[in-house]
Amino acid sequence: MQQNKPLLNTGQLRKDFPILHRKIHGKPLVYLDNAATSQKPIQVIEAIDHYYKNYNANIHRSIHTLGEEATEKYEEAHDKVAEFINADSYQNIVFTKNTTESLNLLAYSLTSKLKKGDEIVISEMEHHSNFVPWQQLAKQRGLKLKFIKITKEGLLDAESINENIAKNTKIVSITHVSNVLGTINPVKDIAKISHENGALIIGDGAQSVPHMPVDVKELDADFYAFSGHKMLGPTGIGVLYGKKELLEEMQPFLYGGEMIREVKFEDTTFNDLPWKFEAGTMNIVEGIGLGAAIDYLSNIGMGQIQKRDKELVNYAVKRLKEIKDLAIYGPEERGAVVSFNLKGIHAHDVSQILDSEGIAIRAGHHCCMPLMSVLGVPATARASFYLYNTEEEIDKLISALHKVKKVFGV
Ligand code: C6P
Repeated sequence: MQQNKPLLNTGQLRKDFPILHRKIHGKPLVYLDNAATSQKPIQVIEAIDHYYKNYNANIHRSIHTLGEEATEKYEEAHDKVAEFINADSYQNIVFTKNTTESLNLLAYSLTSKLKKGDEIVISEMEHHSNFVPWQQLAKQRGLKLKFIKITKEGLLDAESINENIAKNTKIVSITHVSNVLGTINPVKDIAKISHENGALIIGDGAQSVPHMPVDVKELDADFYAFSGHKMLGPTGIGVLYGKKELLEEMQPFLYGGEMIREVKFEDTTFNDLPWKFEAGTMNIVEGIGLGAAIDYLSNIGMGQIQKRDKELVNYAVKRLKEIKDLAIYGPEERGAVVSFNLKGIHAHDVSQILDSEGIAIRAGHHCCMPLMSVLGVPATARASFYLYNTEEEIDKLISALHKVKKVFGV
C-alpha cells in the first residue's frame, strides 16, 4: 500500500528533473503538458543508464550473471507495480507497451467470451484508446457498443449509467480520470453495477495512476490499464492489471518466444502468469525504469502528489476564470488537467503563441474526437500539471494568455 510521507518540497524536487532547467526561445521552460507525458527525474534516467552500462542482457533465458541480474530487476519492477496499485502479486501485472496496448490486448483476448448481440458499454468521454478497439471489435463480431452520456458539467450521467449497463452487457470500460475534462469517474460504483449485471469492468488509469492513490482491489476492477511514461517512467512500458482467474482463462494476445511452456509440432502450452502475455524480448530497461519511477513516487507518497495536483489545478482554474471570454470545460472537482478555449481563437494558435513564451501546453482534440463533438468544439487548449509545477508557472501561463488576446485583438 502507498504511504504518505510528509511535505512535498517543490523547489528541491525540481532539481531532480534536468529538463526543467532548459530554455525555450530564450525563456525558462514551463512544462504544462504532463497529461501527454511527464518529465523524468534523474533517478529514472540513471536507472536506465546503469542498466545499459552494467547489466544489459536478455531476460528469462540467459544463464549468466548479466542475464540473471536483468531478469531479477525486470521481475522486481512487476512486484513494485503490484504493490503500488495494491494488486495481490506480480502475477496480476502484465507489462505492455502502453495503455493503448493494454486495452487492445483486452479487446483481442476477451473476444472468446463474446457472442453476437452482446453489449459493450463505454462513455462519451473516452480516449480513442478506450474507444476504437471496442468499436472495431463490435463491428467485427456483431456486438452492440453503447455510450454513457455526460452531463453539461462534464460528469458521467448517473441515469445513463443505469440505463446502459444491463443484462446483455458483457464489458464496461471507463476512464478513471478524463484527459480532457479532468472528471474523476466513480469507477468503484460502476464496477458494482457492472458486476450486478454479470459484466466485466475495465478501468483506463492513464490519467489516474500517475496522480492519485489507486487501489485496484478497493475499486474491484477486473482489469486496469496505465502507461509508465505519464508517471515519470520511460516511454515503451505500460501495464495491464487483471484479476488472476480472468487472466488465467484468457487466450494470449501475442504468440512466440517466452510466452510458452512447451511447443510441440501438434500444439503449444503457455507460460505462467504474467509471462504468458509478454511474448518476445520485452521492453526490459523500460520496465526497470518504471520500477525506478515508482520508487520516486512512493517515496513522496501518492496522497501528497494528489494534494499538490489539486492545489495547482484549483489555482489555475481560479486564475483562468479571471480572463474574459475564456471557456473552461469540465467539473469543479477535477484531476490535474484543465481544458479551455479563448473565444474566437483556435487552440492551436493559443499553443503556438504560448510556445514562444516557453510554455508547453497541448491543443487539439486530445485523441477524444467523439467528446469534442459532444462539447461542440473542434479542439481545446489544455494545461496539465504534475508535482514539479509551481504557482509561478501558472501565473506565466495567465500572462501569456493575455498576450494571446492582445495579438488577436480580442
Ligand atoms: N493521453 C493526452 O495527451 P498511451 O498513449 O497508450 O500511453 O495512453 C493512451 C491514453 C489512454 N487513456 C487516456 C485517458 C489517456 O489520456 C491516454 C493518453 C495523452 O491526453 C496522449 S493522447
